[in-house]
Amino acid sequence: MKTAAWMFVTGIALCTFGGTEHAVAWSSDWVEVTAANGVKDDYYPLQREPAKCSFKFRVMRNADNTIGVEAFVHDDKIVTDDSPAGSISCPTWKDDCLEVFFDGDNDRNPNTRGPEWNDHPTPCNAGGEYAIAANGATQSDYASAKKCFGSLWGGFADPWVKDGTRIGTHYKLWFSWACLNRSAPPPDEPVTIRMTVCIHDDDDGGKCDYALYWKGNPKYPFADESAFGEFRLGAIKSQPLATNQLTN
Ligand SMILES: [Ca+2]
Ligand SMILES: [Ca+2]
Ligand SMILES: [Ca+2]
Ligand SMILES: [Ca+2]
Repeated sequence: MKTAAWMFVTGIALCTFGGTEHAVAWSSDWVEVTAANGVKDDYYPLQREPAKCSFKFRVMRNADNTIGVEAFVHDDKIVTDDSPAGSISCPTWKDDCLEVFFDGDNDRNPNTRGPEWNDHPTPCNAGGEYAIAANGATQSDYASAKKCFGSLWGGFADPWVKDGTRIGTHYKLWFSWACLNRSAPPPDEPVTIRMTVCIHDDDDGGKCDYALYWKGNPKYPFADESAFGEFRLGAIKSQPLATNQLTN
């Protein structure tokens, strides 16, 4: 496990690990998710204009054999009233946030949450939900590795600025394989992971107003792994592609 070093710039926590950012060994293409091609969580009745709430993300395999997820989220109003900055166990789902879900054991569990959501309750013991709000607060309370931001996973939320105006949030996260409750695969072999990514949008305080998933069951997208998507992560080559730098 690498040690984490932290620095604070204008109130936003940036993280480096072992003094350097994770070097990217393999990256997927960027995936664009809008109201037109994504999955809206039916629980939230509002609809959003794509220009005001959409995102793109990519999934990476880092040279140190961790998983990387980077996302740019369009959001014209940033609200984090329920997520105290610095918290690692707060209701991020009530605020502007990015959520990453893993089906760590690839068993397509239709309900990782319990009888509250449907009649097939099986607790999530391999993966689950890892979320970060737009102010860097996190929660992994519904994951197999709970409250472990800063040790088993890490990253940051940073303002996404264009022409001097904030147009959303840039997220960059890394995850150890322990977050999926599985051993790290051999670095020279490709590996398939089942997962999905979503954003929550709160523009007026209080609870979230809208949630948009890459892949999911619109009824319980956070609990039904059977509707997740898949990424085939490439092998780690001897020469990493690039350092995982900030990009717009
Ligand atoms: Ca599973
Ligand atoms: Ca918002
Ligand atoms: Ca809120
Ligand atoms: Ca709200």
